[in-house]
Amino acid sequence: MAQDNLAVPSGDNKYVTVFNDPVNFNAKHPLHNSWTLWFDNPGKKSNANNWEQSLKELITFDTVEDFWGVYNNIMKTCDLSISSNYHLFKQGIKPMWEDPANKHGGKWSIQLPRNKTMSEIDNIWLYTMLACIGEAFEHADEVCGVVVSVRKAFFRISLWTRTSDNQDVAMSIGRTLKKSANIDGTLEFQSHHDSSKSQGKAWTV
Ligand code: MGP
Repeated sequence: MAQDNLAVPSGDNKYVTVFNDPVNFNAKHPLHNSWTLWFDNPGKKSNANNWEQSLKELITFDTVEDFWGVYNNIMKTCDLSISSNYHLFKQGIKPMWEDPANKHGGKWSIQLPRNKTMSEIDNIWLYTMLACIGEAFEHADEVCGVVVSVRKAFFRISLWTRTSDNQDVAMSIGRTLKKSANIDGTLEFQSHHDSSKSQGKAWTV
């Protein structure tokens, strides 16, 4: 039923909030960026040439409420099968080294042993995602996305950056991630160029 006092947002403002309709509002809080959730479980036959085929784009959201709608309706990390990965990346960036936004970048990562309680792992992943969508980083434009990987002996959390040559910027991101996600342990930074060749670590935090 049409209501005369129902506020319709105009122009660029596509969100009805309590500020323009205190009675009938259906508040949605826009995020600074749109984010896309991807899933993959490449299996044993995967290699760098066919790996992309197993990537599945699940959903894109751009509000706080839609983030929770997604989070509350997908499997928790702990319940995923071995070899699975969730990737949460800014819309338009594919979660692979070859994407133009990633190809000069790197990643902060930590392997969390399976002896941590499952809810601890789920919380670290949740707070890692919240730090990203909430733009908690001083150099937020440097952040491309985050990944959680389920492996036989551990879970790995990674944050992918756009560049990998500025130590101050990378360290700032690493420190913020560690604090925001309450990570107890050492995060290691490696450029994607080095990871694809299984070479050494650059920085730790
Ligand atoms: P991984 O899952 O990032 O490493 O990459 P992990 O967990 O150490 O390895 P796993 O064997 O325990 O799963 C595993 C493999 O996937 C890599 O060696 C590549 O063959 C392929 N791969 C992973 N990523 C992120 C990419 C990518 O961005 N591009 C391409 N081409 N291949 C990738």
